[in-house]
Amino acid sequence: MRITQPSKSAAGLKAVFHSMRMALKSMSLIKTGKVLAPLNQKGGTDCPGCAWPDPDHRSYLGEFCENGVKAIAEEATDRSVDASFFSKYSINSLRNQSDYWLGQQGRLVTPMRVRKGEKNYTSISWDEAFDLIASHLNQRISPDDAIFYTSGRTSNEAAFLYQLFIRIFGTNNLPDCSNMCHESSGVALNHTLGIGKGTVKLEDFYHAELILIFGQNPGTNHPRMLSALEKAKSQGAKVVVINPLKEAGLLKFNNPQAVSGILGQGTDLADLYLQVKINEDVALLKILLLRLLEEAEKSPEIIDQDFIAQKTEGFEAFITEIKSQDYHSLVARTGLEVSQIEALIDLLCKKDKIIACWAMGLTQHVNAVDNIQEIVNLLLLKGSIGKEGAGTCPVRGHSNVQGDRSMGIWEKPSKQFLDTLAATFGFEPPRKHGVDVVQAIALMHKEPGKYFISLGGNFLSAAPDTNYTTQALEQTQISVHISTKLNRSHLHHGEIGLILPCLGRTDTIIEKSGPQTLTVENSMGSVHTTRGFVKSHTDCLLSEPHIIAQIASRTIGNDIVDWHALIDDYDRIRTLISKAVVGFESFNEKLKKDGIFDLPNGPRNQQFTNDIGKARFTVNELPNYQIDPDELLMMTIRSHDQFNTTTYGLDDRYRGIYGTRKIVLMNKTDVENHDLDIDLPVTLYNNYGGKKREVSGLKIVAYEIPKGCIATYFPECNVLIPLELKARKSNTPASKSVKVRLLQ
Ligand SMILES: Nc1nc2c(c(=O)[nH]1)N[C@H]1C(S)=C(S)[C@@H](COP(=O)(O)OP(=O)(O)OC[C@H]3O[C@@H](n4cnc5c(=O)[nH]c(N)nc54)[C@H](O)[C@@H]3O)O[C@H]1N2
Ligand SMILES: Nc1nc2c(c(=O)[nH]1)N[C@H]1C(S)=C(S)[C@@H](COP(=O)(O)OP(=O)(O)OC[C@H]3O[C@@H](n4cnc5c(=O)[nH]c(N)nc54)[C@H](O)[C@@H]3O)O[C@H]1N2
Ligand SMILES: [Mo]
Repeated sequence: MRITQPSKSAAGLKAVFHSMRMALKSMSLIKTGKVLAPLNQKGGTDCPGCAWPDPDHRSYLGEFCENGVKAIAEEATDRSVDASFFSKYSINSLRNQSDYWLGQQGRLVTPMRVRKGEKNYTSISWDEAFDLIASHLNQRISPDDAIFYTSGRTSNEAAFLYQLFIRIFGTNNLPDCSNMCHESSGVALNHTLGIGKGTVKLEDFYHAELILIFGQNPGTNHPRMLSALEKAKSQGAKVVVINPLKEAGLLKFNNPQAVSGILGQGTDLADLYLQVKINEDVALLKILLLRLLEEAEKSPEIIDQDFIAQKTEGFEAFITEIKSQDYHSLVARTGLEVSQIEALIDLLCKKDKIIACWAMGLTQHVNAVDNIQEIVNLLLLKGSIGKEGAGTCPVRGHSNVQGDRSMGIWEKPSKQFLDTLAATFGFEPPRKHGVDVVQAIALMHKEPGKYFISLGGNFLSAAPDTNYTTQALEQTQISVHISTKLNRSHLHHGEIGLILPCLGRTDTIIEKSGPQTLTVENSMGSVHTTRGFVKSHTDCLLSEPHIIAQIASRTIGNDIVDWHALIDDYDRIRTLISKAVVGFESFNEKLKKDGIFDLPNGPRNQQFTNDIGKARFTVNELPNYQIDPDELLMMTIRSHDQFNTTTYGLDDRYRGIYGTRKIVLMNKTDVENHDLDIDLPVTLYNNYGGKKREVSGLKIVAYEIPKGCIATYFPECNVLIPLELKARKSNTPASKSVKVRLLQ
C-alpha cells in the first residue's frame, strides 16, 4: 500500500504504458493487436468501456483510451474458468476471494449448475440448462414472479429479443443497471423536455462557449471526452467544473496522440473549479439562477426572453420561487467562496452557447431529479438548448445502456411502445408497470421463491445494501446469470443457480448464415454496428441473442415469434426492430449504407415532446436533511482501475492511491476534529431505520475534499447504503449521499 500526492494531469505516455502493461498481462501480443486495431473504428468493435461517441475522423494511432484497453483485456483474456476450476474451488472458498481475484481467473467457458446444499458448481449441457429454466419459469403462479435484470453492455439485438420474450411471457419486471445510474436524468429530462436522453452531439462541443461539468470524472470514466474538451478549448470554450473532488482529468490533459501531450505540456482544462460540498448542487444552481435573474433586471439580454416566451412554460412560478431564496444562506451551504461563484455568474452572463454535462455525482442522491431539473432551468433561462453548441449532456456509463432503453428494456414502458409491440406481433403485452432494481430486491426479500434471470452485470455487487440483497438472491427459486466473467452474484444463488457463459464484444459470432454483426447506441443517440474479431475460447460459447432465443422458444414456444429463424441471421432481428421501434425504420438498409444513423430527438430542434409540448421550468426544493455533528456525508465512487464491479487492479493512480481499495478520502480538518490516528484503520457505520451497517479496516487518506464529506469506493462500501435511501421519483439508490459515523 502506498499513498502519494494526487496527479495534476491525466493521460500522456504513462497512460499508454499502463494500458499496454495491462493488455499484455492478459493476452498475447498478437491477440492484443488483433483486438485493439478495430476498436472504435468504423465497422469495428465498439469499446465495452463507456458510451462516449466516436468522432467522425478516427485517429489512425488508435481510437481508444487507457481504460478501454483495460476493458478489452479483461474480456479478451487468454485465461479461462472451466469445469475443473469449479471442482477445485468450492463456492464458499470463492466467496472469500476478492473481486479482483475472481476477475483475474479468466473467461467463463461452460454452463454450470449448483443446487442448494451442494458445495460446488458442476457442468451441465446447454440443452439441460435451457430446459431447466423453461420448466421453472413455466411453474410460476404469475408471470410477475419472474424478474429479468439487464446490464447495459447488452447489444440492441439481444435487448430487443429479451424484452419481447419477457413481455410475451407476461411481465414488465425488467429492472436494469440504468435504475442505479442515469434513471434520475431520464425522469428529469422526460418531464422537462420530453426525451430522457441528452440533446447535444459531439460537434456541439466544438461550437460551445461554456461547458459545465457537474459530478463527473471523465479522466477515468470517459477518457475520450478529454479530447473533445481539448478541442473545445482550442476553439475558445471555457470549462467550469463543479465537483467536491479535484479530479486530475479535469485539470490538465496530456493528449497521448499529440507531441505537446507526450512532452507533458498538455492542455489546461478547467478554467474554474468549484469544489462544492456533496449534494449542494441545487443550492449552487439556485444561486446562479437568482443572480442571473437579478442581472437580467439591469440587462435583459442576459437571458433569452424570446425563447422563454415562445418555447417554455412555468416561468412565473419558477421566478417566484428563486426570488424567495436567500443568497447568503445558499452560499454557506455550498461551502464555496463568493468570488468563485461570482466568476461563474460572470461567464454565464456573457455566454449563450452553454453545454451542461453530468454523471453520477448528480444522479445518485435523494434529490437527484431536482439536481437535473435545476440544470435544465439554467439552460432554459439562457435559451441554451436545441441550438448549435448548447444543450444537455448526461454522460452515459455502459456502452449500450441507452440502446437497451430504446429497445424496450424498461419496467415502465410507454403506452405507445407497447401498442406498437402489440400491433407488430399480435399479442397483448402486460400493461402493469414492473419492478425496478430497488423494488426487485424488496420483492425477492419479502417473497421467497422468485425466479431471477440476469442478462449480464453483477446485480449483487452493483446494488445497495449488500447483505440484504444477498439474502434476497439466496431466497430465489432459481438464479440464472448470462455472463462473460465470474462475479460475486454467482456465489449467492437460489435453490438452483445457473451460470450461462456467453460471447462478448471482442468475439466473433458465427450463426447459420455466417458471421454476425450487432448494434449499439452511444450516449448521443447514434446507432452503429459492432463486431468481434477473435475466435472464442471454446466452441461451446453462445451469443446473448442465441441464449435468449433458446430460453424463449422452450418457455413460450414459437407461435408468436420463430426464435430459431431469427438467430440464424441477425438481420432478421433488425427487420423486426425496424417494424416495432420508432426511429429504427429501414434499420438494415441504413446500416448497410452508412454504418451509423441518428435517432429522432425533438428537443435537439426545440421540439419539446413532453405532455405539454413546451420546455418546462420547474420548482425544486432544497435538499432537506439533517447531518449530526459527528456524522459525515459519504459518496461511493470508482477508482481508476475498475469498471463498475470489475476491478482491473488495486491502484487509483490519479488520486495517488496504490495497492489498496479499502480507503476513505477525508479532509485533514475532519481527521483532526474526529481525533483520528491516520495510521490506524477506521470503521464506518450508520444506523438508518434502526439497523446497524458497517465496514471496517479502512485506511484514512487525508485528501482535498470539502469538510464534512468523505469518499469511498463502490462496491466495497455498498454495505452501508440502505435500500430505502433512494432518489425521489427515480428510485435510484442515493449512493453518493450516505450518512456515516466513524469509529477507531
Ligand atoms: N473506466 C471506467 N469507465 C467507466 C466506468 C467505470 O467504472 N470505469 N463506469 C461506467 C458507468 S456505468 C458510469 S455510470 C460512468 C460513471 O462515471 P462517473 O459519474 O464519472 O463516476 P463516479 O466515479 O461515480 O464519479 C462521480 C463523480 O461525481 C463527483 N461527485 C460525487 N458527489 C457529488 C455531488 O454531490 N455533486 C457533484 N457536483 N459531484 C459529485 C465525484 O467526486 C466524482 O468525480 O462511467 C462509465 N465508464
Ligand atoms: N455504491 C455505488 N453503487 C453503484 C454505483 C455507484 O456509483 N456507487 N454505480 C451504479 C451504476 S452507474 C451502474 S451502471 C451499476 C452497474 O451494474 P452492472 O451493470 O450490473 O455491473 P457491472 O460491474 O458493469 O457488471 C459486470 C459483469 O458483467 C458481465 N459482463 C461483462 N461483459 C458482458 C457481456 O458482454 N455480456 C454479458 N452477458 N455479461 C457481461 C461480467 O460477468 C461482469 O462480471 O452499478 C451501480 N452501483
Ligand atoms: Mo452506470
